Amino acid sequence: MTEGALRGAAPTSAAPTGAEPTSEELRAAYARDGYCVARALLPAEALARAAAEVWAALPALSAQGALPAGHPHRLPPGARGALLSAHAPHAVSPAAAALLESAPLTALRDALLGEGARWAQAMLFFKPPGAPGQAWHQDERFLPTPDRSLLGVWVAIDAAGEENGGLWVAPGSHEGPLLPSRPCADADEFDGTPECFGEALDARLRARPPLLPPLAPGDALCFHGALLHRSLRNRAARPRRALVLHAVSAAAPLPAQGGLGPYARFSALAPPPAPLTRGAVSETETTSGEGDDP
Ligand SMILES: O=C(O)CCC(=O)C(=O)O
Repeated sequence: MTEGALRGAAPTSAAPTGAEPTSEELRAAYARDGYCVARALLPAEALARAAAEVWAALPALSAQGALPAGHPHRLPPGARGALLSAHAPHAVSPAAAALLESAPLTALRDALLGEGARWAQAMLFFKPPGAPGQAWHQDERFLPTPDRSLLGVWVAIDAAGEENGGLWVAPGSHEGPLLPSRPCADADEFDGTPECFGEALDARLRARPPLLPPLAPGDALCFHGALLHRSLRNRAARPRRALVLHAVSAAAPLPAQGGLGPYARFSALAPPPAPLTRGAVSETETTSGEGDDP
């Protein structure tokens, strides 16, 4: 990796430090804490353009039957405001496709996972005002890998903080076995994404206090697939958009629910996401998880 490719990356902190860590420092923070923050990784304008392109494509995609008629996530006319996220944004947005292939993003992925790592999934969250969050969970439950290499890269399109439902992480919680999960019943705060529960969850949250790294547009929060993370409802009057990617190592087959499929899909605010029939995914499917990463 080019050291200069990761502009302004901060290894592990709740706020920007101005320091520029080396790729070695980033890797060390990721291994120790289960997450690290790369500041100003992607241009805010390109991210906003990607979000606008996906947004503009939604009514046509829905009308074209990108989702089967009657599917609970099919958008009724004029219902874009009720949309939590769109899957495979690169399928409808040239700006999103260009970002996925851009050097800083690729360099960051390869710094953390090694040469030959691949993107397994991409989503664009709109999370408008009032939209619910997702309770404590581990993404390896949804996109399992045999070598526990799953990496989430969460790139802020809007500034993300506590008020508008930014991402919380539990430092160090990626160590140990995956935790049990169950359907989430707290519909006041969260969508239907299954939540971790039990004494082991409480112990990991007690071990090191959870924190929310405030992110500016273009900042990337990288987190291990076994790291406990959550988001709360957006209580602000502004959206909390994010481009969220998942990658796996060269050694791992793409998870059964992964792959950069050819069409966009949607996660509506309610009801919770249901499994969809996938389009052409050429990679071998070897493992199965609890469903799609929402
Ligand atoms: O962006 C969010 O609110 C939640 C994202 C998340 O938990 C994930 O991508 O695994």
